Amino acid sequence: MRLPRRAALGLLSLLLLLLPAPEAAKKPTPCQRCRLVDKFNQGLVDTAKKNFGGGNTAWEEKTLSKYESSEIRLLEILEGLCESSDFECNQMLEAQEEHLEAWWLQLKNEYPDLFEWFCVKTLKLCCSPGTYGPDCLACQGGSQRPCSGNGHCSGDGSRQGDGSCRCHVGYQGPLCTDCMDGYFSSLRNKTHSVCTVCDESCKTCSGPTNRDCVDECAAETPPCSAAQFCKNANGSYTCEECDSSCVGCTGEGPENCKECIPGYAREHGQCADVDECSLAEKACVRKNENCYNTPGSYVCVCPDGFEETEDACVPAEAEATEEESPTQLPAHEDL
Ligand SMILES: [Ca+2]
Repeated sequence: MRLPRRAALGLLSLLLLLLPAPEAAKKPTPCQRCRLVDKFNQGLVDTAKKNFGGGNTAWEEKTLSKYESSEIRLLEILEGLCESSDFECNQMLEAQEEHLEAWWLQLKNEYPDLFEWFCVKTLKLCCSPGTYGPDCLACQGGSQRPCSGNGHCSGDGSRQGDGSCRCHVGYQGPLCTDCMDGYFSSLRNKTHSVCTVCDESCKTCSGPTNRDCVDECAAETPPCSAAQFCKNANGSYTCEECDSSCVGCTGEGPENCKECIPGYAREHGQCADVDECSLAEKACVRKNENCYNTPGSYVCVCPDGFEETEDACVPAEAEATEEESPTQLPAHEDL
């Protein structure tokens, strides 16, 4: 049976060379190519009852047991392994036929799982399910239930990938155990996590109906910063800045401050600038000085014709200022 296949292969190679390049992009991965073992297993099933007449005479028993592990049966299985047009399959079979033969004749009792022995252990083209990469390491979440059963493990069963999880819709997190926005956790225990979709009017929810929408603004941990307030909207919310006179607020404007910033005090229910200059206790205490109120503060200034000293505004001495000015000017120019 080797010769006809080889001839077919030669013809196929020639045909493949004539095919346009994009076809090459769809090339199966090495592990996928190894999946001809699936056909082999099918062949085992298909030939299981062959040569068995239905009776159970001693002759038939003997013939059957002989056929069961015979080279004839192997050849019959190998014949049906690849479509004649499947170049990849035929190429692989050509190269690995001896391995399959060795397994059939000597190893199948010790290693009953052909995929495991052939593709994983011998050719190292695949990994066992739930493992990935060159060394067949366990996927995130373990090889038994990668990604908690809620996602696909990168490279699962192949010698490729990084074992990380690509979660199914509705799930997130490294192990796909968390629910995405718009989904709520309807079941969660040590091994299983189930996320169910919210009513479409909710952004987030605690149950399946529109009465289960979560008011984000009422959450235990408010979603906005300390200098913002939360505005609930239908199925959503926004964070808006507090008034500039507030230290924290519950809503818009100076009337919703939690506390006032320094220099402001609550007046008629809202934070307003304190006029320090009109307080009973004088803000500017030096003799002769004027007080000017400013938003959030005040300034103390000597009137025109007065100059500052440590504890008072004193009438300026005309001579002294005239003497000082000329000596100071050159010094400034030097700068
Ligand atoms: Ca003020």
